Amino acid sequence: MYNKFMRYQNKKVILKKRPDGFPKIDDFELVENIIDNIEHGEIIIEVIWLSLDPYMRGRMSEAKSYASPIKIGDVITGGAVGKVLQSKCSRFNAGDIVEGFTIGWQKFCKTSTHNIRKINPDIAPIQTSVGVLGMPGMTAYFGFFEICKPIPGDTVVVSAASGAVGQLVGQLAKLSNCKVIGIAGSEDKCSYLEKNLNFDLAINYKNQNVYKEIKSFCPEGVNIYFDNVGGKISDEVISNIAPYARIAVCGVISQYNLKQLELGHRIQRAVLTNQATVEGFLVFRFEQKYNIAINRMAKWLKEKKIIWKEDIIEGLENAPEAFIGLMNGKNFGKLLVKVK
Ligand code: NAP
Ligand code: FER
Repeated sequence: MYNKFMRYQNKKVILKKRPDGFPKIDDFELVENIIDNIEHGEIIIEVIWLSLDPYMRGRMSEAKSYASPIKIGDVITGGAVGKVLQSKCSRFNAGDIVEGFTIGWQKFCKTSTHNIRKINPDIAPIQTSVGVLGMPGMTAYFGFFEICKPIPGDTVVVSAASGAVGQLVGQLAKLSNCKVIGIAGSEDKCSYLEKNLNFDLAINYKNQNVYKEIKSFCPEGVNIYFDNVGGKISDEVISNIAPYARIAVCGVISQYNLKQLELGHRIQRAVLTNQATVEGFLVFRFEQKYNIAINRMAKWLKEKKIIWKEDIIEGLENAPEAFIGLMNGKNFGKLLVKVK
């Protein structure tokens, strides 16, 4: 089957220049190249799905984070799902479905197999391996259960509540017999949260006063805040915390595209007087336990105790526009690009 001289005409999206503030279309470029000469330990993947995630904005900047920045001219790296076309690694065979964090925005990917895992396509649609059964699902699961430490009856607030992580946090909170308030950026999103996901309250932060809505809904205060956004929304939630509140800082998307640091509210007094805990976390901390969470989440999916909303954009060439949309709240649910 394996033919050493097989060549693939690849299309890939590269970083043309570093975004200045919000990313723009001409920060990206679609280019072609040839992929061939597979080496020992490598595989060639035909990419089927791209996962577009907010952390990728950080990788487009120069600043060092948990992963090194994308270089100018390099393919935009990020999570993706695909099919193995050729393998020179004993752990993989042609035809296997795989997922990896560094596959990137391209049609074909030649890669070493360190960061590649095999997916069982019989459990759920394969794109869930970058969604509910992948990084965002793990973030919701471990962030909620291990950082927020829910107690039945707690009032939970989650921001970016209709997104990949937020929609799951809210459902896990309902499964844990908590009261759930979701914060999101449109009427459609809010109505979905209340009608389809049974949230107790949804607040549209674009036209409602977050502080007042929370205060009147739960005057006794918020026990858990799962923070996906930071900024002003979070100031208003944290001004409403209850004694011993737990605040999980998962993401600060409201800050990712700022050119200058934003001055904010001082939260220390609320944290002090309520003896609250504020804890930031990166999902990779829990990597050793992903399998436990994937099995649990897969069971809940099968039993329809958790449902799952995807926002699918067709075509590799539309990935830049889709990513810009993610930074502006255009996506409704987990954002995916269908490449093949
Ligand atoms: P997502 O929620 O599916 O998409 C991002 C959403 O953020 C947008 O749809 C938009 O929804 C909202 N948003 C954008 N700009 C905003 C602003 N200025 N203020 C308030 N909301 C804004 O994305 P996701 O993948 O689930 O990620 C959510 C958060 O979790 C991000 O901050 C991400 O970085 C973080 N995260 C962290 C980890 C970790 O390991 N710590 C792992 C995964 C994700 P609206 O219409 O509601 O504004
Ligand atoms: C994310 C936001 C930030 C994320 C990771 C980070 C995996 C890490 C940032 C850093 O190390 O600087 O959504 O998801």
